[in-house]
Order: sequence, then C-alpha cells, then structure tokens
Amino acid sequence: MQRTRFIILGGYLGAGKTTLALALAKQLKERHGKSVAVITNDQGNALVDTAYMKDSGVDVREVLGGCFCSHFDEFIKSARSLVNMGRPDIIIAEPIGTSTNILASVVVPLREMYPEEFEVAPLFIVVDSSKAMETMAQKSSFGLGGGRMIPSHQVHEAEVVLLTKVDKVDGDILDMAKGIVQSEVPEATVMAVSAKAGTGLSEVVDMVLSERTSSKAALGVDNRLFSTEKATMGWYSGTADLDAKGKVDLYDLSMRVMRVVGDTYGGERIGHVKLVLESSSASLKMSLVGDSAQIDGIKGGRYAEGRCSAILNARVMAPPSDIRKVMEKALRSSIEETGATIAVYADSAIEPIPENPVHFRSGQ
Ligand SMILES: Nc1nc2c(ncn2[C@@H]2O[C@H](COP(=O)(O)OP(=O)(O)OP(=O)(O)O)[C@@H](O)[C@H]2O)c(=O)[nH]1
Ligand SMILES: [Mg+2]
Repeated sequence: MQRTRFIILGGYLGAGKTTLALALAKQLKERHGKSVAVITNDQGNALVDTAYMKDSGVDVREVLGGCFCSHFDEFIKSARSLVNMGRPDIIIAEPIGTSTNILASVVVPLREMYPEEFEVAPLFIVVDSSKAMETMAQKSSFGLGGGRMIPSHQVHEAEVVLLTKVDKVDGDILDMAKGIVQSEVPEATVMAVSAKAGTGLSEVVDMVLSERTSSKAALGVDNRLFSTEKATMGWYSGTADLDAKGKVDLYDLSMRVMRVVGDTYGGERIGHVKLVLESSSASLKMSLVGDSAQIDGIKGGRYAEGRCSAILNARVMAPPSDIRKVMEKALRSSIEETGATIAVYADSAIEPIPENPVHFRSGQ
C-alpha cells in the first residue's frame, strides 16, 4: 500500500501555519492533483482553525486537550481515520503554536514507529519574516517579563524553515531574516514564502512533493525549561449562537471584538486571537496577532441574516480567569451592540499545564 506523506508544520502562535497549510492544500490539489487532509491541534474544544479548514473544503481532524505529543495515540488515530476515509496523498499536521520538542516527541517517534504507513517529510517550521529577530532572540525563561525561549527552540528543531508573510517585508528585512536563521540553524533549508501573495509557494510545494524525508536527530531539550513560559500564555475558547434580528454586519462585529481585546491587553501580551463568524449565507474570519488585526477570509459578503455562530479562540499572556472575563465581555457586548441576541453561550479558559509526552527521544 502507498504510504501517506506526513508534513508537520510547526511554528509560533500566529506565524502563519494555518494560512500556509490551506494555500499548500489548494495548490497541491489544483496543480498537481494531490489530495490533502489536515490535523489541527489545540487545548480548547472549539477551534477556529478547524472551522476555517472545513469552510475551505479541506478534510480535517482535530486533536484537542493538549499537544500531539501528549495525545500521540489519538494523533495516530486521527491520521488513520483520514487515510481510511479519504486516502489523502498528504496529511498536514499543525501542532499548537507553543509546542516544544516536536522533533523529539512527534516527528522521530512517527518515523520510527510507523514506517510502513507513513512517510515523514522534514520538519517544517514557519516563521513570520517580519518577526525573525524577535523569534530568534533567546531570552531567559527564568526572568520575569515574558522572555521567550520557545520560538527560537522551535526554529532550532527545523529541517526546513519557511520564512512567511514576505509580502509584508522589504528585501533588506528578508535578507536579514534569512541570514539570522541560516546562521543559527546552518543545516536547515531556508525558504521564503507568502501564503497571501503566492510568492515562493511553488518552491514549497516542490519540497512537499519531493522524496526528502525527515532525518534530523532529536534535540530532546528538557521540557521543564519551557514550563514557566508556557504557563504565562492563557487559553480561551468560546462559542456563541446568535440571532441577527434582521441583518448583522460581520465585519463590524469582529472589529468591535478585536478592539476591546486589543485595548485591554495591548500587542505585547497578545499571542493570537481569532474569531470565525458563520451563517448559512455569509462567513468571516478575523485574526489579531500582536497589534495587527487582519481579515483572513470573507464569504458571501459581510452581512449575515438569521442564525449565526461565533467561535473565539485566544492565547494571551494573562491569567485564565482574567482572559475569560475580558473575552466574554468583548464577544457578548459586541454582539449586543449590533442588535443581535445571544441564544447560547459557552466558554472555557485554561492555564496550560506541563505536557507529558508519550514518547520522548533525548538528544544524542
Ligand atoms: N500578509 C500576510 N499575512 C499572512 C500570511 N500568512 C498568514 N498571514 C496572517 O497572519 C495571521 C495568522 O495566521 P495563521 O495562519 O492563523 O497563523 P497560525 O500560525 O496558524 O496561528 P496559530 O494557529 O494561532 O498558532 C492571519 O491574520 C493571517 O491572515 C502571509 O503570507 N501574508
Ligand atoms: Mg493555526
């Protein structure tokens, strides 16, 4: 039986993993006739990324409640279920943006344990090219003030680094980003891409379709090093069913939500806040990464009528109880301001707990 090729697409919160996964899936299908399925991963129980993939017609499974590494069996089950249902040529798996030791606890076990079923491509790590300096700056996790070790650790695990969002930066910045990454991870292949503008996408597709497989030894960094940093990034997941009472402007509604969140926390504390609004005739997705809000997709126009649903996900540097209050208020008050009423509201906020990888290959 033909093995399914696995692409693991890691990278920090908001780096552009989901957007790139979707762009790759489209190009692989349209230009190469390849079918692609996706596995999403997060802590919460209602994922914007999953809704967005489904909306775009991609076959998707999700692993909830923690990283692929601590739910490894479920991760494999999801992959097998995709294979059984749709026989995709390629599965793209997107780990949580704060995942660490992806090589040690996902990629290497996958390539060692299931060689008959899965072919594992080199580990791809997505880096926002406008944030390369910040990503590679290795601050100590022991100091207070939110120093970050995780983004740089992720890049050190990479076999292929995808510097994305190149449409946002000029040539000098991109050259600098390439230089920093290449000097820190000399053995990695560094590629520049824009999922939005399509620049460099064909080269990434070629790499996806190549026969290159993952071969890098696990770094196996002690996960305790990252626990303080992980614990500072609270999680929120909320869903609301609303009745538009006439028409509701989805763009206006999402801007209101993001404005409240942005004004409350400021860009420094915001990892990624994302919102999907859907009705039978229209849908919209908006993202706030740091202080930059962007419409990621709009279908059927900006106005919705009748019943709508909202999914709000957030990773913010704040205690979960605080995040929950702010997010609920942001979503509820914004909905009410548009004249719509809320029929059902459910949410949860979680403080990340240390991961417990099922498999862990220590560095050699
Ligand atoms: N300009 C530009 N924006 C992009 C590009 N790729 C992604 N973005 C935007 O960056 C934001 C985050 O993108 P996502 O793809 O959701 O990022 P992610 O890495 O999946 O985020 P998490 O799953 O939360 O970790 C969205 O607003 C995207 O539209 C790109 O190539 N160019
Ligand atoms: Mg994503």
